[in-house]
Amino acid sequence: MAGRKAVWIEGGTFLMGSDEFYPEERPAHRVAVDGFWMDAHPVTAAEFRRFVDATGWVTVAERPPNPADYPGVDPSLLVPGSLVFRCPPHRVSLRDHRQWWAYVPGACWHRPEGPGSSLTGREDHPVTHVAWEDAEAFARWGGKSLPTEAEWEFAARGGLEGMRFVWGDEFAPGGRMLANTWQGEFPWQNLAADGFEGTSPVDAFPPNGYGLFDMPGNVWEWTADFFTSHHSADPVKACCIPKNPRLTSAPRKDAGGPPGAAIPRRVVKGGSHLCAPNYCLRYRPAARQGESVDTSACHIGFRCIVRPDGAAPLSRASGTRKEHA
Ligand SMILES: [Ca+2]
Ligand SMILES: [Ca+2]
Ligand SMILES: [Cu+2]
Repeated sequence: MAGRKAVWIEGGTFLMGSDEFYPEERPAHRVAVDGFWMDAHPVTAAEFRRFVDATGWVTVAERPPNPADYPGVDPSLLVPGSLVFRCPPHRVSLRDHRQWWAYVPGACWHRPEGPGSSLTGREDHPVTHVAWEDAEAFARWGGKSLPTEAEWEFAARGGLEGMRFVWGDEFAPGGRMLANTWQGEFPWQNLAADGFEGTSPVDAFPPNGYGLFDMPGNVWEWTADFFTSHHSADPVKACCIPKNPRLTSAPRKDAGGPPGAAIPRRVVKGGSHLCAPNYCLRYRPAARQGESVDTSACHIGFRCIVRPDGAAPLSRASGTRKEHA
């Protein structure tokens, strides 16, 4: 991993979002971003270890949840842990994610499958089991920031305009897999035609047009923005294209509703090794999901950026921890 730190991303105006896939990506619209430096790959487990060694940071997944934050939840269930994917032995209903997600006590960034597991052989894989707060703390420690969604998507597109994937419109040109995704029928049949059942080394696949590795697939990546259920349409006048848009407070209409809905959600980008066409075709630059800020899981990581002088750091949000069903 030596010698590949950050890549200068010259800003520009681009077509953000897509009208082709899921509703939250619509509508495709024009956005402008200024230039910034971006980590060439997601933060690795080894890099995160250096941060923890230097700062003593305890990640959200390692902290006991405060019962006051989880009214109605049996306190005996409020133990430190994280979400681990477990491949069911047979076809299951795609409506019930408990068939493949397990809240595993003791699972965390250095014990990715829980007690007894370790990072051995995976130091150069992306760190996982990090909540938004952990990613933000790592970024600050290094004098960096988390990218906005617009910055992330502009960089992911690598100079290609309006393409489905970061390398073009075809998923596997010439039969070659260009990202770590899921082949086979999710969640029970992991064919691993791309060579990896779980996460992969951050340089296992070719970089995009800007020299950025692993933007699509491998792990979802936290961004600074709060989640909205769709994009805003283009302004009527070309003069008014949004520049460096960022959403720094949680939209009201996303609050309320089922358990966990009151916890703010931030945008994650790029899809993961668990994304499959039959369930979640999200290893694309336009793809986005809202993730509760207290969530950590085996398929979510992050990377950092550095804006040139004068760019204000993004605001901090306080989140509480939710119950993982
Ligand atoms: Ca794979
Ligand atoms: Ca990624
Ligand atoms: Cu997915």
